[in-house]
Amino acid sequence: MTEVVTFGETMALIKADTPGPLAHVRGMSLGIGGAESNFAIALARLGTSVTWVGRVGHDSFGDLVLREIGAEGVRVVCARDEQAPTGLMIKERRTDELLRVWYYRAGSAGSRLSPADIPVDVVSGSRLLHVTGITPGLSASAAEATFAAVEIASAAGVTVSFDLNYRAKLWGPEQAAAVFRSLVERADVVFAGEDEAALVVGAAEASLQAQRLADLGPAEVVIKRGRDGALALVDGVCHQRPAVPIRAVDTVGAGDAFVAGYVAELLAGLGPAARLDTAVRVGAFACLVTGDWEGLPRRDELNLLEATEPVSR
Ligand code: KDG
Repeated sequence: MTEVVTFGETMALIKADTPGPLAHVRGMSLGIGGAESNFAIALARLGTSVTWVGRVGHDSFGDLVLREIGAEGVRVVCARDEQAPTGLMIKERRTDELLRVWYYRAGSAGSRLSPADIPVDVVSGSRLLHVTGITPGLSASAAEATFAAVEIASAAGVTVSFDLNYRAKLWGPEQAAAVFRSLVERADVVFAGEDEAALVVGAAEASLQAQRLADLGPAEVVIKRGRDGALALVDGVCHQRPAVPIRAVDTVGAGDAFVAGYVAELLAGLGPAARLDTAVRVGAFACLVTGDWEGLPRRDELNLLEATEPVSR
C-alpha cells in the first residue's frame, strides 16, 4: 500500500548551463522534470510512501525518467509506449534573471495517458490522490484519465488533491478554466497560485480567492504566493505563513515542492500552521538549484535554511 498516488507526464529536461540564447549556449545538462514526479520525489524525501504513474516512450529518455524517479524511492507504475517518444523540456537561461521553458511534448508518450493507465487498486488503496491541471491540458485522453482517477479515488473515500498548475503553452485560459472548475468541485484540497485562482474565481485578494474556491466544494484551499508566502483556508479558518527569505536561482518546481511539503504534514496529522511551515521550506529548497527537484530536502534538512554557520562538520 502506498499512501499517495500521483500521475502525469515526466519529460527529459535539458538545461542550459550558462545564460544566453540557446543557439549560442554550448554546455547543457540532461535530467528530468514533471510536476507530478517533482511532487512525488519531494514526498519520498520527506518520508511519505508514494507512487508515480506515467507513460514514457520506448527510448533512452524513457529509461532516464524511470531510473531517476525510481532511484528516489518513488514506486513507479509506467507504461512504455512503442508509438510515441518521451517528451522533452528545455530550460533556456536567457538572462541571469529570466528563464524560458520550451516544450517538445505534442504527441508525446505522456500526452497519450488514458484511463486504462490508471491502476485502480493502487488509487483506491491509497490515502491521497494528487492531480495537476497540466495533465488534462495534454490531450483528451489524458483529461479523461484525470477525471477517471478522481472518480475512482472519490468512490473509495480517498482524499483528492488538485494543483491548478496552468501551462499557457498547452491550452488557452477559457478552456483550462472550465476544466479547472470541475476539478476544484471534485477535490478535497486545492492548491493555486493567485493568477491560476483568478482563472476560476477572478482576480481578488488571496483570502477572497480562497473563499470563492472553497465555495465550489473543497474543505481546504491553499493559495501559493511565491515570495509573499502562502495562505490556507481550512474548514473556514484562514492561516498565513510568510516565505522563507532565500536567494532563488530557479523557481521552476517550487510549487510542486510546496504542495508536497503541505501534503506530507496533512497526512502526518499536523495542523494547518505546521503544514504551511513545511510547505514554504520545501518550496524554498527547490529554488536554490537549477534543477526542478534535485535540491529538495530530506526531513532532517528542513532547518538548514536557518543555519547560522556557513560550514557544518
Ligand atoms: O512545476 C515544474 C514543472 O513545470 C516542470 O518540472 C515540468 O511538468 C512540467 C510542465 O509541464 O511544465
